[in-house]
Amino acid sequence: MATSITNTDTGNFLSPGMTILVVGLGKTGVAAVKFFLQHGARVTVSDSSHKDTIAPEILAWFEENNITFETGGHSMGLFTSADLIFVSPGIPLSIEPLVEARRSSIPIVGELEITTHYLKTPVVGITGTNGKTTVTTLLGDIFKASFENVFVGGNIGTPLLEYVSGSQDADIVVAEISSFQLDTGAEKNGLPFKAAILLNISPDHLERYTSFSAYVDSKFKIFAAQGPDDFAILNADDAEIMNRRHLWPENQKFFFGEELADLAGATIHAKKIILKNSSNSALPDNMHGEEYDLSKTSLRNSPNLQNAAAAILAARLMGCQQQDILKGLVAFKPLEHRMSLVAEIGGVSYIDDSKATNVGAVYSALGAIKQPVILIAGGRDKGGDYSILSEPVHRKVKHMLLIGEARDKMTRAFLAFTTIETVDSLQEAVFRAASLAVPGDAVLLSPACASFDMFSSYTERGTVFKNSVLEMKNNPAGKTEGAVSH
Ligand code: UMA
Repeated sequence: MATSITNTDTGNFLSPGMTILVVGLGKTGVAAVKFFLQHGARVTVSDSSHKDTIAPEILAWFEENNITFETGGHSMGLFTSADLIFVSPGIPLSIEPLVEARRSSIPIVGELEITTHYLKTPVVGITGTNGKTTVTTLLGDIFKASFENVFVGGNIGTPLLEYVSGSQDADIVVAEISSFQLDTGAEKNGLPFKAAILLNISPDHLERYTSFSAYVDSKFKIFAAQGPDDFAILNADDAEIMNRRHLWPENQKFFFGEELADLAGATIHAKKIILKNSSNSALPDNMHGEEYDLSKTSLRNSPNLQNAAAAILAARLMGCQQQDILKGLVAFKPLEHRMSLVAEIGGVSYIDDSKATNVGAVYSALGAIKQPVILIAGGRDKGGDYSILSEPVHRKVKHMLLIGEARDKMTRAFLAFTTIETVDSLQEAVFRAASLAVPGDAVLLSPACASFDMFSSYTERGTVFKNSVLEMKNNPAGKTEGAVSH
């Protein structure tokens, strides 16, 4: 029985014939099964969903490769008889079979602990509560102007294991990293990111973590396996990051933000990003004083100024030239469902911020908006503290329309701060908002919740919002019935 998972010197991390249980059969699970088969392992699979949810071609592939699989639950025996358990990021580590496997000292790993043994390309990792996908995409675009072959993946949608088992030979890998992916890493066993960015931290995923502090610890693990020559990039404007100096890494640290004080990095001033040294730390290659004017780009407003500052710093530290970075910044197209203006109808702006799945993102959205707001929020509660939004809601939100599972909890949280109505569907919320809005208002979808109670993803939620707005544009009469006032 082969159980060693630490034989990194020989690269012989996986022994042929070992039994590996892959838990979860989403994108990561499928990539993991493929990868482990390539390495001669005996693979079994466990997924809690019904068999009907597995695509027929995957079932056929399992049959061809003699892969044992169970669906509809996780049975203890499969877990405790494995040599190694691979968990997909969406699987809570607290499920009973995993707890029991840990008790039996069976190694439990995720994508990053596997990838680290097989990926020799330099990797830039990006984590944070909000802005990860934007920075990952932006950095990917910038790197494509500097390097011939770039792989962009991770939490953004393409597992790193797909890259590891594929034929692409990239010069650099840009990886969006979620806290879930960092959870399995036993500190030094993680991926040593050449540059690691921590964008910000605010309460999120508290349905999975025992406390906010546990979530913060997970985020800081992005630096855990870095060496002294690697770069750590941190947000100097984020109190949660700055107040936790004991978690800062030892390696070369650079910062971005409006308040850099005597820290080296990228400072934001009047829509420009300026690179600067501090009294005891210098950026390499005389970067001090370089300026990047974002005033004519789509990144000119907060929080994208912060996102751009982090990306510029990482790109420059990884060897990109200033002119290539500038090209990437100018060409960048903002991603959908992030403060995206859908339409202006009768002087009212309709803004899709469906990606705002936590309270921190809504706080940032309300901070960025100048007009009075009719806010559409709600969905699946993630354990966040809505009271953080009390002040901006009181100041900016004239009316709140709540949908989804969290609507009663959110009604209680905001009743003292604005007028609230609950509605049964997002489409109904849009029509009701239109009937309440006057010229100069903004109707903002910024839910502070996950979408999974009513939609397959935040993307689908944003698309329903967009389509409802566009439908209304063509049919200005709209609908208003069904709302319950509080
Ligand atoms: N499942 C179980 N047991 C459980 C729970 C789930 O077997 O107790 C099964 C489900 O039935 C399903 C599978 O696990 O078949 C899903 O696994 P998964 O959620 O890990 O799905 P993947 O498709 O592998 O997607 C994951 C990331 N998902 C999560 O972290 C929840 C994707 O991020 C990521 O794009 C993908 O890997 C590739 O890296 C999504 C996400 O929501 C976008 N991420 C969170 C976020 O951004 O906030 C962290």
